[in-house]
Amino acid sequence: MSPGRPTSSHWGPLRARVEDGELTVDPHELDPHPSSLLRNMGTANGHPARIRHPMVRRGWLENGAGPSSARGHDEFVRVDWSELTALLAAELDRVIDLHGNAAIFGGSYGWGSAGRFHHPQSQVHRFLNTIGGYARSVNTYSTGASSVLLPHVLGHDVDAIHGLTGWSVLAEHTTMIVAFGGLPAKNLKVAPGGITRHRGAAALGRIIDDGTTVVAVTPSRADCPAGPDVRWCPINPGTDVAMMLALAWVLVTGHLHDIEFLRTRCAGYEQLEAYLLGAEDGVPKTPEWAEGITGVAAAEIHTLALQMAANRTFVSVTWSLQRARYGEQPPWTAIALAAVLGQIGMPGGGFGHGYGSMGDVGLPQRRNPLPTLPQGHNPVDAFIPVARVADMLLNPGARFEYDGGVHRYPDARLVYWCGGNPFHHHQHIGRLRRALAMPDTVVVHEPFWTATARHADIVVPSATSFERSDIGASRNDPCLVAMHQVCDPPGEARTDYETFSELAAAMGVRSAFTEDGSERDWLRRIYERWRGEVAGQKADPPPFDEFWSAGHTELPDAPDDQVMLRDFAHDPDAFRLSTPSGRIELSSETIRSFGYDDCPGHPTWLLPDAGPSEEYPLTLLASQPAHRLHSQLDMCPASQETKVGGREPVLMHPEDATPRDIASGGLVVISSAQGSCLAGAVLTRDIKKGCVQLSTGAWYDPLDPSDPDSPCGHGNVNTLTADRGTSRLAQGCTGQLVSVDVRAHRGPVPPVRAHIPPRGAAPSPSP
Ligand code: PGD
Repeated sequence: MSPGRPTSSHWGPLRARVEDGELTVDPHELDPHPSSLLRNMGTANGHPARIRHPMVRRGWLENGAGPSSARGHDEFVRVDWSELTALLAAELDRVIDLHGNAAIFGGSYGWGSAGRFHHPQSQVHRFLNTIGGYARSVNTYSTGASSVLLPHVLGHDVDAIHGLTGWSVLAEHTTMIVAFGGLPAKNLKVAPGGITRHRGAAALGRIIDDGTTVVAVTPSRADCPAGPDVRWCPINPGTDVAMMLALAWVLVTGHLHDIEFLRTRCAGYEQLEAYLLGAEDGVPKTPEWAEGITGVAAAEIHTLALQMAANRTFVSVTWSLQRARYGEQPPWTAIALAAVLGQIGMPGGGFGHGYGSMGDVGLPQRRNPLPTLPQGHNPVDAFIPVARVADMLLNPGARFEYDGGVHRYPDARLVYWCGGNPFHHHQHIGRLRRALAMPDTVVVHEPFWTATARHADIVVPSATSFERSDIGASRNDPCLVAMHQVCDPPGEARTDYETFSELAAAMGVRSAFTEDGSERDWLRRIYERWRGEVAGQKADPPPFDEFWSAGHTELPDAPDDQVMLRDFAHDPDAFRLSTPSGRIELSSETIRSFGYDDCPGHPTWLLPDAGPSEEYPLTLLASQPAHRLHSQLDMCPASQETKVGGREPVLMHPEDATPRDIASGGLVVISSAQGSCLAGAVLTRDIKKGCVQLSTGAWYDPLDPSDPDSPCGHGNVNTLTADRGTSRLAQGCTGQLVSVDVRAHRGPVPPVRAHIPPRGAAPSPSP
C-alpha cells in the first residue's frame, strides 16, 4: 500500500491517499505523538455539508443588494462561475464607487486551514488590497486583551503571549507551577498551520513525573493534568485576580517579597503596594477578603503563598482567563505576583502565558520568518478591534475607544469573509444576526455549509487543503511540509486563489493580483524567498524541487533553554525594556492617563458587572473543545461521538442538577440574558458546584431560522455569551464566561439540522 502523499493540517502533518474513492488519512512518521483528531479529516472531505457549487441567496439575486433580515433563512440559487464572478465584481465596483473602499469590511477573522500560500486571510487581504483596500480588524479572538495590555507592561518586543520560557527549562528547574486556568493538555494538539512534532504534552508529562508540584487553579478538573503532585484548586470563575492579589498580600506582609527586584526591575511598585495593603481603597487584599470572592479558603491561599516563596515557582495564566470582562487584569496581576516573588528571569521561575492554550507555546523560539504570500498595501485607515464586528455593523460611524484613542466605526456596506466562522467565534449570536442584516451584501468563501455561509448572499465554494498544493509551516516549528494535492475538489469547488484570480480579471487587475503566477509558481516563489531569508542562519534548505519531492525540509533545532526576560533581570541597565520606564510596569502611567474605569493604572480586582444573579445563578465556562478545533469538522466522528442526544454536552455538578430534576443524558435548556440553547446533560463532580461547562464550536442550529433570537437546538454556546469588550483598553472578546440557568427540556425533541445544507443547496453526488 502506498504511504500516501504528505500534507499538513492544524492538527499536524499527515499522509493522505484516495483508495476506492475513499480519502484515507494516516499520521505522518515525523510526528511521534499524532493528534487523534486527524481521523476527522478523511470523512469531512466528501461530507454532504460540503459546498459544491457557487450559490446566491434568492432574495439578493431577485431584489438586488441591500439590508435584509432574510439572511440565514432564505433559499439559495445555484449559479455558474461566470455569473457569480460577474455579480460579485459588479457589486464590489458599485460599493467602491458609491462609498469608497472603507465600506468593504475585510476583517475576515478565522483560522482557515493549514498552508502558507492558500492561507485564506492572506488571499482575501491581498485581493482586497489589489482593488484599493478595505476596513480591517486588529488583534485576535484568542488573545485580544493580552495583545494590547502586555506591550504597556513588558514592552513591544517581548512576545510574552507565546510562552517565552521553554518546556525543557521548566522540566529542569521549576519545582512548583501555579497554573491559573490549569494546564489543559487538549489544546496542545493544535496550532495554526500545524506543528510537526507534538512535544508539549510529552514535556508536560515529564515535568509532572519528575515531581514538580502543580497547583491547577480552575473551576474544572478537566484543565488539570494527571499526576500524583497535581492539586486541583477549584475557584469561582473569573475571580483569579482576587486570589493572585491575596497571594501577593501574604508575600508582602510576610516580608517574603523581593524588594530589590521590585525597585530595580519594576516601575510602580509603590502604587501596587498601596493597593494591596488597602492604603488606596481601604480594602487590604487579604486571603480572608479573597476567600469571599474566590471560594478558595483563606488558609489555603496563605499556605500556597508560603510554598510559592519556598520554591522555584512558575506563575502561569492560560489565554482563556483574559477572554472575559476585564480580561486585561489576570495576566497583569500574574506578572505582578511573579515580580513580587522576584523570580522573573530565573530559569524555571517567573510568569508564563498560554501554556496549555496552544501547541506551539513553550517550544524552542524560532526567529526565522515563515514563507508568506505578500499581501500588498492597504491604503484604508479604518479598523476595528476584531471582536467589535457586530457593534460596527449596528452602529456605522459611531465612536469607540481603544488603547487610548478615540475612533469611528466604518460604514460597512459589503462584508467579505474568507476562512472564518463568526457564527462560531462571535458572542451573542442573536445580536450578530441583527448586525449581519445591515450591510448591502455579505460574501463568504467556505468549503462547508457553516452558519456563516448560510447567512451570506454570495457563497463561494472553496477547496480544502487536500484539494490543493501548498507549503505547511508554523511559528516555532523547524519543519516545512510539502503539501501535495491528494484529490480534486467536489462539484465546482475551487481554491480561493482561483476565485480571486478570476474576480481580479473581471475587475481588470488580474496581473496585479496573480503576478502571472500559477499555484506552483507561487509555491516556488515563496519557498525560494524564504530559503534566501533563512540562509546563513545555520540553515541550508534545498532548492524547491528537491524539497517538493522529499516531502519536507527541516531547519536545525533552535536552542531549548529560553528563559523569559533572563538578560533583563540579570542586568536591567544594559537590557532596558521598551516600556516608558524601561522596566516592568506594575503600574502604568500611560494606561492611567487614559482614564478608563474598566482598566485602571495598575492590576485591580474589578467585580464583573454581569455575574451570577437570581435569574441566572450558574456560571457557564465556554471552553475550547477537546474533540474538534473551534467549529471545524463538528460533523465528523471525533466530535459526533461526544454529543449527548445529538447535542453538545454540558457538564454540571450533581448538586446543581438534582434540584433542577436533571439527569445525566437528559436534554436541557440553557438560558442567559442573551439567548438560549439545548444541550445534553453530563453530571460530574469534576466541575465546581455553581458552574457548568459547554465547549465552543457546535454548529448553530436555530429552531426558528427566521427569528434572530431563536434558541439553538444543537448547543452553540455563543447564543448565550455577551457581546461586550474586555475593557476600553483592548476591546477584546469576552466569550469565556456567562451567567446562565439550566432546566430540563420538556416537550417534543427537535431534530438536529446543523449539518444539513440549506434550501436550494441539496448535495448532488460527487462527480
Ligand atoms: P473555525 O471553526 O476554525 O473558527 O474562530 P474561527 O472562525 O477561526 O473557522 C474557520 C473556518 O474556515 C471553518 O469554517 C473552515 O471550514 C474554514 N476554512 C478552512 N479552510 C479554508 C479555506 O481554505 N478557505 C476558506 N475560504 N475557508 C476555509 C476561532 C475563535 O473562536 C478563536 S481563535 C477563539 S480563541 C475564540 N474562543 C472563544 C471562547 O473562548 N469562547 C467563546 N464563547 N467563543 C470563542 N470564539 C473564538
